[in-house]
Amino acid sequence: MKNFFGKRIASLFSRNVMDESFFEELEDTLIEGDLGTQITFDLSEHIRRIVKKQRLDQSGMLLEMKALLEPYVSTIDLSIPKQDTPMIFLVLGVNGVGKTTSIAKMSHWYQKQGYTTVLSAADTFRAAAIDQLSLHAQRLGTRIVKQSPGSDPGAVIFDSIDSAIARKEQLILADTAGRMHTKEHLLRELQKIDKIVAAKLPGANYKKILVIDATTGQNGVRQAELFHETVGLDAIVLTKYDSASKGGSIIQIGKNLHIPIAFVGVGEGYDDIMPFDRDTFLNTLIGLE
Ligand SMILES: Nc1nc2c(ncn2[C@@H]2O[C@H](COP(=O)(O)OP(=O)(O)O)[C@@H](O)[C@H]2O)c(=O)[nH]1
Ligand SMILES: [Mg+2]
Repeated sequence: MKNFFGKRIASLFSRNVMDESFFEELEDTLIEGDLGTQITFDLSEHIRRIVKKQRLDQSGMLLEMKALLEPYVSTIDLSIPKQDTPMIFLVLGVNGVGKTTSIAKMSHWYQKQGYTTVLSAADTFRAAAIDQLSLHAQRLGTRIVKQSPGSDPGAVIFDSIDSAIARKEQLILADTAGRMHTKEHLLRELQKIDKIVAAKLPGANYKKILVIDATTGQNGVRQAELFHETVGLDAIVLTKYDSASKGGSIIQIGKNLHIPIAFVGVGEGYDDIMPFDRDTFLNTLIGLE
């Protein structure tokens, strides 16, 4: 995967002289890459100590950076047991991050593996959101549970679970609103939905997944904090990790909140999703070939 940010990091380490201006540029680059001040400081200090001690080549230096970042990033395997009780993925996140698209991609991903899915249109706040999900369901040849715009999202999810149990469907992918009249209103609504799901399905069958847009940087960190505080998250889907995105925010989220990453979205097509791989992600992030 090509990544402009990674290339910049790698090219910095190809320099012969690691003087103060090198470290300034390294720190600027890490900040621009959304790694945050604390991780930037830790990395810079770590590299300073190494430079004093020994002379490593470019890939040696990059491997040192990678080793320091590794503990902050983890993955979670969201494979589904073959069983009669459905799994539900409650997909959360602010508007525009790629929730609905990721639901369609995940549905496609699991359908390809032979699972039956059902889409739950619990973003009832905007009529367009229901239409968008309906279109995906039609294209993917899967079932959708929906009600009219403005209806109670908790009721839509309730119906989705009941009907999926009755039909022995294996995975419910529930869309949620990313915006409401107020932030408090949205968070309260999500807590209500959370209670409904938790009362109907065992914890092992229920995953709360936050979608984070890789291009949003520091905002993504705040979103993760807010949603994690509100409902407690099990996993993250990182979207838009294509083009010029940096993705360093995911390191901050991992360091502060310890939320693992399940999938990465790399485009707008149904196949543009893959399970998160820590090694590949870190290599891309810091430009290690
Ligand atoms: N390039 C790219 N675009 C994406 C990706 N995921 C979603 N999008 C686009 O982001 C926009 C918002 O997506 P949508 O699923 O409607 O976001 P939602 O408001 O969170 O449901 C759409 O134009 C999507 O095509 C991705 O992984 N890569
Ligand atoms: Mg949506």
